[in-house]
Amino acid sequence: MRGPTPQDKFSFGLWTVGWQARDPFGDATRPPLDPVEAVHRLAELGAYGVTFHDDDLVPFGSSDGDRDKMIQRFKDALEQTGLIVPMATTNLFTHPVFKDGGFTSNDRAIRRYALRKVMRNLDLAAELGAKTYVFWGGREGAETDSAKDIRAALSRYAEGIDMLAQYAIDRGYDIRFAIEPKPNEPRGDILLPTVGHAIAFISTLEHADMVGVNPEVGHEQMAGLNFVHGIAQALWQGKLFHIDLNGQHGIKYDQDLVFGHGDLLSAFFLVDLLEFGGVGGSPAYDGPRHFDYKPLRTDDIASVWASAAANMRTYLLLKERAAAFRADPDVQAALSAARVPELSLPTLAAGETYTNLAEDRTAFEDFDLEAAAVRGYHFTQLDQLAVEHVLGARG
Ligand code: GLT
Ligand code: MN
Ligand code: MN
Repeated sequence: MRGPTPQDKFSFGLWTVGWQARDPFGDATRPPLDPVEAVHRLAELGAYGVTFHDDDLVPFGSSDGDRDKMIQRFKDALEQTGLIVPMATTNLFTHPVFKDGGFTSNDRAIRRYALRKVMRNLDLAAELGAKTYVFWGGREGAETDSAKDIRAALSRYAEGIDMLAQYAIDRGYDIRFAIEPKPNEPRGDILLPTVGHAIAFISTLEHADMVGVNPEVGHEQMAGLNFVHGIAQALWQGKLFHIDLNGQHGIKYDQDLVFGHGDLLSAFFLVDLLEFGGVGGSPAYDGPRHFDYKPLRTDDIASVWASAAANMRTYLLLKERAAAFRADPDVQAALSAARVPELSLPTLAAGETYTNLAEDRTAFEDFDLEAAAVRGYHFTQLDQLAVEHVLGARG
């Protein structure tokens, strides 16, 4: 199989390969990684983009002079490698000041500080050409129901996003916002816990058109939800602005495994949807294929790069399998037998009204209820074909 190229639009967060593997129970198992080295390594591996939180690039509390130097080194590395910055985001979760949130902290002064922190990094994101700005509100939540007025918190969340959208518009930035849902961790319960909650929230915003979602595989699966369905709805609503690919084994802590190293069948159907789910089998999504994973804590630094490559290789393998699945005549026949294409036919004929429907005896009075109830859909055969394609057992 061919290796990844920039046309595949694979991108990685600095915080992924750069994760030192500190967890709540143990210290770092890997040394710090220079962002400049990350840029060079990712480019060598075939990625096209690198993403960052403000604090990944410039450690929190650096002087303005040091900040300028670090940004310049990063820009030089981008220029040398041709890597781009498709997305950037803000760290509103590590510093203790954000322990009760950024936009939704009960402390108003902290909310104002959080907005300023975002504005500063938005300027940098725009300067580096980022087209998407992600908002992951990991600390926007609570552990106790008495301590947070959730309706007020949602109002402050909306106020923050509205103000920042206005800021981006007034500055002429060619940037869209993407909210990343997560049900819990680090807070006991996080606001906007799922794709559905986020999309509903976005509909209330002043600049709803420039705000979409950045769903992450593991985050929906932590909530026991079907990620492919969540992505399909985001696409249907025109809200899939960005995506975080990784792996997760069901309902437990956020694993951030390599893409495909969790629910492999779901990963297959996800790639099939993204790459071939558009009109006439074209891609349904053309944004960055962004990996937000954490190399295992047991991995040494050499394995970090192997795991970065594994994400892209798995994606491309699944893309190859999905293409074969779609091209297989047996699959075409199974899709018809399962009546999958029939769902695309509107239930009413063109121009038909409920009056016409009420007059249509074949729809009710003469409808052969028994025959329709008995008829099978052959879904298992179709699913087995997918499993066999994933296993490489068919063409
Ligand atoms: C953090 C989180 C991710 C988010 C990142 C963006 S940071 O690592 O676990 O899911 O995408 O803030
Ligand atoms: Mn993520
Ligand atoms: Mn995660």
